[in-house]
Amino acid sequence: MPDAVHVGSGKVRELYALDDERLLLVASDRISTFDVVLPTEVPDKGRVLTGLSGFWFTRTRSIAPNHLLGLREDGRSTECRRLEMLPIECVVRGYLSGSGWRDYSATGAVCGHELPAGLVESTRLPEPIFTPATKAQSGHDENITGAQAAELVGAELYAEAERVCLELYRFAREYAAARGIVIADTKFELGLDGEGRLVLADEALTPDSSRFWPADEYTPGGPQPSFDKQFVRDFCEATGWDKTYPGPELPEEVVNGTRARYVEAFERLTGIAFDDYLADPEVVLR
Ligand code: PZK
Repeated sequence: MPDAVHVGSGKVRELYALDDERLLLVASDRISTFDVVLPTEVPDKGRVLTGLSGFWFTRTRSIAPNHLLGLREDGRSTECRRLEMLPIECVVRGYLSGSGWRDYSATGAVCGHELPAGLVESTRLPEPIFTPATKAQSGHDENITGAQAAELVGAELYAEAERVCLELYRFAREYAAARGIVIADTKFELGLDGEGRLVLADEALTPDSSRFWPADEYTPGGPQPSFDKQFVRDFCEATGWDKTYPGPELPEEVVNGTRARYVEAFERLTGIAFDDYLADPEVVLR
């Protein structure tokens, strides 16, 4: 890519600068589990995530402006506006899982939200909660209280971020529930544009930035199967891998089953055939 300067790497994505105002976010087919990127790719995974983000950006524009400028023909590259990113991860939880469940089990609260006693793992919360986290340079994001997050970004911006993220999450979870997918929680990245407006960035409401659970298998009281990565997790557990680098190669049936789950999530949520997306990625933007 001669006209793009590489400016950042995520575990499974790359970021390039196109010019002073525009970035290119490229989603690879790499997959991580237990925080390790595996040596085997899942074909089209990056396209599914890119298409889903574009779909949600188009449908949430009345809730918040977003950074999307366009999708490239490859289906995995998003041209976007360059923003001043907020130094917090904006997490919304509708269900008690992951670090939210761990924190609640230890303290009865998540990021300063005191919750009723006796809740079980994966329970649906009475109301979704905004649970900000710091952006760790390496390793794990750390949950912080609203007060700590407000110190980092300012009280006014914090309140606006919370309001917008809760509204985005409520919209998406209702939309997904009607299509058989529980969005248990999700992480948003927000930035400020040149006019100081709060803008939704990064990827949004994808299985990599959220917990997707199959609604027909939802059973509170323990961990839930992942809509997308369960075959990968089950295979990795069965190998006896110690969850340190490097991870195991995935056999063909695990790759194919996992690809099918990503494509199924895309088709259920968008109502668009994935082949139609491959033929013209901008179908998700209409
Ligand atoms: C931005 N990241 C995360 C890191 C990736 C992604 N619109 C934007 N303006 C300015 N900065 C960012 C964005 C977006 N989106 C996103 N870091 C900065 C990230 C590494 C690789 F693909």
